[in-house]
Amino acid sequence: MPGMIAYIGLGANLGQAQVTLMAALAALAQLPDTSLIAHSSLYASAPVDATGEDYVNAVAQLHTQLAPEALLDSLQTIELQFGRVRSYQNAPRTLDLDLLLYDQQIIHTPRLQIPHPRMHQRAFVLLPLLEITADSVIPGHGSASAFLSALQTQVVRKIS
Ligand code: PH2
Ligand code: MG
Ligand code: MG
Repeated sequence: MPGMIAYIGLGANLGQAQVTLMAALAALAQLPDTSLIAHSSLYASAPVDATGEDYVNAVAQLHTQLAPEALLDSLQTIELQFGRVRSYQNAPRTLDLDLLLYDQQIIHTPRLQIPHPRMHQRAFVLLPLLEITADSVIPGHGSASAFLSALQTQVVRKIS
C-alpha cells in the first residue's frame, strides 16, 4: 500500500522516562494506517536550551498513510495520554513527540514546520536518526551525518 516514510523524535525528562519511551513506541505502532518500521536505541543527554533532569531520547521510523497534520494530531493525542502538560516553552515533559521528517517534504504551516527547525543542531536527534538511517538527508539542509560531526560538544550516551 502506498504511504510515506516519517521520522518521529521521542523525548522525556519527567517521570519514568525510559518506561515512557518504550510505551510511546508501542503507541506509535498502534496508530491507524501506520506501521512502525524501526526505532533507535534509547539515549541520554543533558537538556539543550532547557532545564530539568537529563533527557531520554529516541527516533522512530514510520510508514504511514496519514497526512502530516493528521499524524501531528495523533502525536499530540499520545503526548496527552502520557500526561503531557504544556506550561512554558521547553519545560520538562513526560513525553515529547516531534515530527522530524515527512517523506523529504518541506512544510511550513502555522502548526507544522518540517523538517523540524532545530533538528540539525541537536545531537540527541541526529545520533538516533543516523542509527536507523545512516544516509539520512534533511531537506533544505543536507546530510544529517555532516551536521552531527559539527556537534561534538553535545554529549549523548546510549543507554539501551
Ligand atoms: N527537547 C527540548 C529541549 N531540549 N534537550 C535534550 N537533551 N533532549 C530533548 O528532547 C530536548 C532538549 C524541547 O523539545
Ligand atoms: Mg515537541
Ligand atoms: Mg522537542
